[in-house]
Amino acid sequence: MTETAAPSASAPVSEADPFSAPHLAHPGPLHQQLREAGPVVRLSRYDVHALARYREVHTALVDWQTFQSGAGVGLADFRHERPWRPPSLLLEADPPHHDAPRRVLRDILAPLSLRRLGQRWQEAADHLVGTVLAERGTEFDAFDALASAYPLQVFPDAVGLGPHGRENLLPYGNMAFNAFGPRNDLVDADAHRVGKLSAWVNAQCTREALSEDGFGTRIWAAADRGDLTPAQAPLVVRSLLTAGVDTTVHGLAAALYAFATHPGEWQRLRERPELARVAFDEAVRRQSPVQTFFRTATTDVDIAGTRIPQGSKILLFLGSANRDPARWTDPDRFDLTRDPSGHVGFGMGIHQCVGQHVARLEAECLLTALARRVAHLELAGEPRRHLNNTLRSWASLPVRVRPTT
Ligand code: Z7Z
Repeated sequence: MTETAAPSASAPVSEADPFSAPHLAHPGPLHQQLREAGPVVRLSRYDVHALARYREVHTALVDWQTFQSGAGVGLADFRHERPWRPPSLLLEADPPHHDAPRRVLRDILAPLSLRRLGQRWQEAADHLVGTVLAERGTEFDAFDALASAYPLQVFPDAVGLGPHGRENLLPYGNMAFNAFGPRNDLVDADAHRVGKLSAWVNAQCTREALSEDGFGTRIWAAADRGDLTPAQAPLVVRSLLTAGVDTTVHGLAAALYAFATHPGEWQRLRERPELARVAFDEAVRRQSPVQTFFRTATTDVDIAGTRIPQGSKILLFLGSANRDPARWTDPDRFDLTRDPSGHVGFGMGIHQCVGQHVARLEAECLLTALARRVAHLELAGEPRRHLNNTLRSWASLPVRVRPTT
């Protein structure tokens, strides 16, 4: 994105609050309105600029020099406000500080490093699906029984967490993802347990708390090699625990919801289970479990003719970019024949989700297991949303299934 001296128009203004309950529950209409209003819109409510079109969101994501993360990727500006916890060394950092922690996690979570988990995770998924069908029958809540049960079973083990307190993981993530938004009632609702949840998570990040062969211990080994400082290691473990659970849970739920409402696509997956990965990415594109985050302008910057002043926060609507009709044909359709690559549901550029291969592996295992045992899948009631300032999340997803014979 270039700086220009040319006079620039001021952006159209919207008074909408994207973090209000109605817009969080049904973001589509606001997204369309913002995309149609222009490439840049000013949100008067928060005094920030917003990008809702694919082209501008993508451009901002790949230009980390102009759109920094170090001032926080939430509404709060870390240059003036004290963050609720010590900033993430990956997410809330820019090069060069960002790079060493990123390299360490990139190697630990690389597809090749995950290969040895594949077989165990597939067995776990087959076992879980078998148990759910045997114990719960043909109608159950797919959010509890599958989308949250599966990651909570395999991921904490892979990190190397002990058996106690795992029920804190989802509430901690819910709190962290709410904290990127404004200080609204969603944030206040968790205020009383910030201390307790943070204390538990921080205690899991020490070398002693982690089992010998997990991701966590490999992070500490990187510190022993000198690739990280000993002070950085626990914060990198904390990143896994913050960003690795809720995101995959709601991503899996997005995929299950999409299939429960698109029986033809379920048949396609049953015929070609190797589509599981692309199906997950298509569900992530269409639902965008991570809806939004912010960047901060490091300089006065011109976006499509609008001047954004240095230091302003810029809200990126990933979920809107992923359904921008200028980029996607028939964007609201869940379509396994589409190529969803290029979606920004995992971000883009140097901060693009470092755990995406973990998420895809979880999805592949769970969807494959389900496709082996379930011939038909449909909603058995109205799914309920759980509101979060950042995540498009669920409270329940009642389904009815017809097992294979
Ligand atoms: O490092 C971290 O603690 C961390 C927390 C949240 C990393 C990433 C995220 C995140 C992921 C934030 C997706 C927004 C969207």
